[in-house]
Amino acid sequence: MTPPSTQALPPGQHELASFPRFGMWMFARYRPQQPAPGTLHLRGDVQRELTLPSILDGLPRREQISDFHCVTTWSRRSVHWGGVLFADFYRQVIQAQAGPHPDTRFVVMRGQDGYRSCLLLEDLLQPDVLLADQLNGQPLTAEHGAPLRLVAPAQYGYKSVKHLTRIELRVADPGFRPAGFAFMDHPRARVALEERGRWVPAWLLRQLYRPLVAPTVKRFARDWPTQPPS
Ligand SMILES: Nc1nc2c(c(=O)[nH]1)N[C@H]1C(S)=C(S)[C@@H](COP(=O)(O)O)O[C@H]1N2
Ligand SMILES: [Mo]
Repeated sequence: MTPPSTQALPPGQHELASFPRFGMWMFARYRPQQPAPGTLHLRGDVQRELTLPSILDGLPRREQISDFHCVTTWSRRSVHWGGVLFADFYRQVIQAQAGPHPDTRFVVMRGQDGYRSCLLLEDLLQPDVLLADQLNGQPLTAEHGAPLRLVAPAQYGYKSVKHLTRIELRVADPGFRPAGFAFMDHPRARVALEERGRWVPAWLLRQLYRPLVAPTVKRFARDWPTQPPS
């Protein structure tokens, strides 16, 4: 397992003392319907589309401690995840069973709540990108993305889709439309390069987003139903 981070935070980030439930406001009230392990649908430029009932079975398990950086400027250090490497899933399941196009470059991921993000396959194949079903040694809670979520620590948190249910592989740019405004979505969203969004400079996005952190944390805590909807 990788040791806890002792590095300085990336530019424009500040540390939070807890790991809040967070996201886009329109998804605040959502609670996942699918129990673990969840069904994953693989679609797009593949020879065979797949519907996978429990995708982590048979893959080598990984534990990882990594920092989590939200684009709105908060960071949570040393988050302990468990799951499988996306790269292992890609090679041992997708390549073995689905026959992806060899020129695949883009991957669109969707959550059960309708949230979505688009990543470069190249970024997903890095050795710290997980499909996680555990947090702090326990099964992943609904709050943090059960039954399964992406964890891409080098990318801002908005790429790490919770309640993951669909993966779409694309050779050509899929013309991805994010759940929010287009300026909020950078194609790579690398934290180290402060790729917060596009067209709007990072320093301005910091200032736009910072005042939203506290109200969003509050809202995501308040709108979280204690009972699943009947
Ligand atoms: N399904 C889904 N995934 C999502 C979001 C969301 O609203 N819905 N929000 C994203 C954002 S902006 C962040 S910062 C992280 C927050 O993850 P957390 O709730 O575990 O802190 O989830 C990301 N993945
Ligand atoms: Mo975020």
